[in-house]
Parts: sequence; structure tokens; C-alpha cells
Amino acid sequence: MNAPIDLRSDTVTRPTPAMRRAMAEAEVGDDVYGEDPTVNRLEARAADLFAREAALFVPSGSMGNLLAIWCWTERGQEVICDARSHTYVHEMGAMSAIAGVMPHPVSSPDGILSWDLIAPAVHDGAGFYSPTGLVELESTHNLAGGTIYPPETIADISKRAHSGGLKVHLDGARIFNAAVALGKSVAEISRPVDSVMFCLSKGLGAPVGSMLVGPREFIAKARIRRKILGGGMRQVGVLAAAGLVALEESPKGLCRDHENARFLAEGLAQIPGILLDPAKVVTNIVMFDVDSRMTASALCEALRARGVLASAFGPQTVRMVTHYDVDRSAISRALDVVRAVL
Ligand code: TLP
Repeated sequence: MNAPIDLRSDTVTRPTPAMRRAMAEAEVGDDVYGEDPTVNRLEARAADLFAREAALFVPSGSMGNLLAIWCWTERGQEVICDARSHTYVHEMGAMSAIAGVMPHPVSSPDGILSWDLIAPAVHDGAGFYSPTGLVELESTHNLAGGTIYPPETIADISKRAHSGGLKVHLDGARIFNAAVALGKSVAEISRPVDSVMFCLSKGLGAPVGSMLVGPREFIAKARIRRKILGGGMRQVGVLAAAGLVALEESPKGLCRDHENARFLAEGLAQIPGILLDPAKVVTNIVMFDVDSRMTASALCEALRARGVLASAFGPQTVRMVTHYDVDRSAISRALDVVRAVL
């Protein structure tokens, strides 16, 4: 039997041969002493790519987002975020459990907030409301199906947040996908915000790791808090080496992942029982609903039995994500399987 076609996430990608070679040959030291040369190179490269003062290598995107929230806020404040944001829905309540802040979720079309949606949620701490500490945005937006913030919306939100004394953090787990789709650099599209978290371990294909980028003082504080969380990683140059390869090599393949996602979406939209507008698929995430003939988890079970892995993200909602380990022919086969099951 063929290996399963794994469309659950782009986190399932395995390191490329070039990454494995770089990992085997990585020069390492103790990163808690700041002495791992490969980590230092990765942090410098990330800061450079995002035109920022500094960067920090963290074990996961969740830790990167948590550190950003923790470092920008005071206990008891609120973080304004989209109601379907990863920080609110999928980070195990970490911002409350650890940073002591409350999410203030705001619903938005396609996961894209605007200042008009954010403004009514902003509190200055007077009266009965806890004060706003931070605005958090997500691009590409995972649960909304890989949607992208228009750069002018990020600029407008940031300008208005800043004029009210608020910082803006961008969950850019898949910001390279956004950049490729927009034909702009990651520095350009993230310039207005105060900090960015991005993942090396998703579409970029590194086995482990994410980066937090921002001002020097903020990163210094995040470095201490990463240690508090148990995230001091010693000879972690073996992982940073894969991250460096990912940064240089992987962005050029993302365009193919986006074309494959569109092909997948167009095929799915033609299958009776699937509700999906392929025009909304602009990056590598395909989110669709199944009609009442089946639940999302029943569909995923049936697909799994036939060698196609997808994720149920709601009672009727299924997510499929393209990445470099699935090519066009695997996607055609996956479409045949979905058609057969439905
Ligand atoms: N997302 C994972 C799951 O947690 C849902 C996935 O398979 O997509 N921000 C965004 C927008 C994310 O999609 C994710 C991971 C994270 C942050 C957290 O990254 P990790 O998994 O490295 O903690």
C-alpha cells in the first residue's frame, strides 16, 4: 500500500536531505550561554529578513505567541484578537494561564480584523472594564482557511493602535505563504507591527522551531521568559541549522503549494456534498464544510481508511493543507478518494 497522503497540516513535512545534512554538520554550543553559533546565525538572519533589531529561536509557534503576549502586556489586561485566532482557539488558554491576560475575541469576516471592528473592543481601564494591552493579528489565518491580511489593513490597524498607545503582535506562523501570495517581502508586509512570530516548522519544512522578531529590548525580555518556560535549549544548533536551510530554500516552493491547494479546492467544490468557494483559497489551506450526509469526523475516518489524512475542525468542517510532501498526482488521488467516499 502507498504511504498515506497526509493533508492534515503542513506541520507534517519531514526535513529535506539538505536540512538533514546541515543538521549533521551543524556547529553547536550552549545556547543558554548565547554560545551556539548556528542559533546566533539563524537569529541574525531572521532579524535581517524582517528588518528588525533582534530575533529569538523558540521551540514552537505557541511559545513564540505566548512570549510576545507576555512581554507586551501586564497581568489583568485584555488582548484583542480574532475570534478564530490560533492564540484564542488553539493555544490551551496559555495567555490566561501563564501571562495572566484575557483574550477579547472579536468576530471578523475571513479572520481579517479592521480598525472599525477593533475600536469598540478597546478599553482604557476606566470604569468596569479591564484595559486593553495588545492587539493580535494572524496572517495567513489558519481557521479562516489561509486568508491574508491586505498590507494596508495591517498598516491602518497598527497606526491607530499605536496612536492609542497599543502594541500590535502578528501571528505570522505562515507569513511566508502570505508574502509569496502577495508578491511582497515578509519585511514589507509586517513592517507596521511591533513583533512577529513565524514558524520554520510549517510550510518551510524545518522539523522544529519558530522565531520571534522585534525590538532588541523586547527580545531580551522574551529570552529571559523563554528560560522561565523551560525553553532554554542548549546545543540547539542542530535544529537551527535546518531552520537556516528552510529560510533560504523553502519560500520558493510555497507558490507550488498554493497552486496545489487551488487545484484541490476546485476539485473538491465539484463533489456533491462539499460546500466550498475555491476563489477563497489563496494560500495552502483548504477549509470546507460537508453537508448533512456526513459529519466532518466521519468523513475524515472514511478517508483515513483509504489512505488520505485530513483534519476535522468543526462538526461539519474539514481542513486539508498542501505542502512539499504532497505533489499534484497525490492530490488527484486524494480527490478520487473523497469522491468515492461521498
Ligand atoms: N497550527 C497547527 C495546529 O495547532 C492547529 C496547524 O496544524 O495548523 N499560529 C498559527 C496560525 C498556527 O496555525 C499554529 C499551529 C501556531 C500558531 C502554533 O504553532 P506550533 O504548533 O508550533 O505551536
